[in-house]
Amino acid sequence: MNSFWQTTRFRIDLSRPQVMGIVNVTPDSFSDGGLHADTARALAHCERLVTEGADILDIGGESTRPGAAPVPLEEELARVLPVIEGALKLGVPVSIDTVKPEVMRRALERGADIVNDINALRLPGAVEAVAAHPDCGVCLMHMRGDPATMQQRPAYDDVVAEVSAFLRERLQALEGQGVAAERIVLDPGIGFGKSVEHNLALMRRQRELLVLGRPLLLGWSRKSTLGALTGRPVAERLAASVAAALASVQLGARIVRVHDVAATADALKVWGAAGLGD
Ligand code: HH2
Repeated sequence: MNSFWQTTRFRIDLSRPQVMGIVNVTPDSFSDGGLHADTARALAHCERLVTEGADILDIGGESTRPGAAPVPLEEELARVLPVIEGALKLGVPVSIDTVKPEVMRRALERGADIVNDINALRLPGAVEAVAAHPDCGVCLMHMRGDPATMQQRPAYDDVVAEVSAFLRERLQALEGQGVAAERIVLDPGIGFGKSVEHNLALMRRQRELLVLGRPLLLGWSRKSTLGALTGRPVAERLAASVAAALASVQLGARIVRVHDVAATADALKVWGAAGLGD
């Protein structure tokens, strides 16, 4: 069955899995902090990711790593808006990775295609910012707690059921405000208020989230659960990240959010040639 993700400028065909390339315009992101922290370097990174095969660019100005310091509104705007403006010229959908309604609004005004919110539009005004736009896409992600505290003993009775119930509630809240379902994708939020075991349960039982009826986006890239599985530091998690991306696609994800676009795109081409898709 073909599905689509409606966004501002593009109706993204999800019959082929989509690679969302990460652009962190931050000094402190967990795996690439400081590498693309000014506009020129961030834009050069955007161009490189598109050349490598990124289908979508995801631009963020605030690190969400456990314990990260919050970024003031003006600082976040100054980081991301110039990069979004440049990225919009590269011919692929551009996503803004933020929890702040004002950043969403300003990015959408500039023409951004997608709002990617690790907080699933729970800050006051966030649902309204998306609902006020006629057709932008949105990714709703599950997070337990907030980045400052989320890794302090996360506990669930049944992590998959609880993540699923949360995503269903957020999906309904957004649809209730008039946002068409075809604009929305869902993400279980690997590493956000979850232990290694919780993350692995979400991987093994990922198919259970498909009953929500919307495409799934998964972000395993370089995350600490991959470090726990392999014993490798963040800089050496390429193979593990590619394997996790392929596993998530095999289990039904249609979008993978990754740092290493070239390797992931190559792996997905081989996976597709093997006829393992739909
Ligand atoms: N993970 C991160 C940030 N944003 N968005 C979605 N939808 N899903 C994710 O899994 C996700 C996300 C964390 O990764 P990264 O951007 O590399 O790190 P940091 O938050 O430190 O900038």
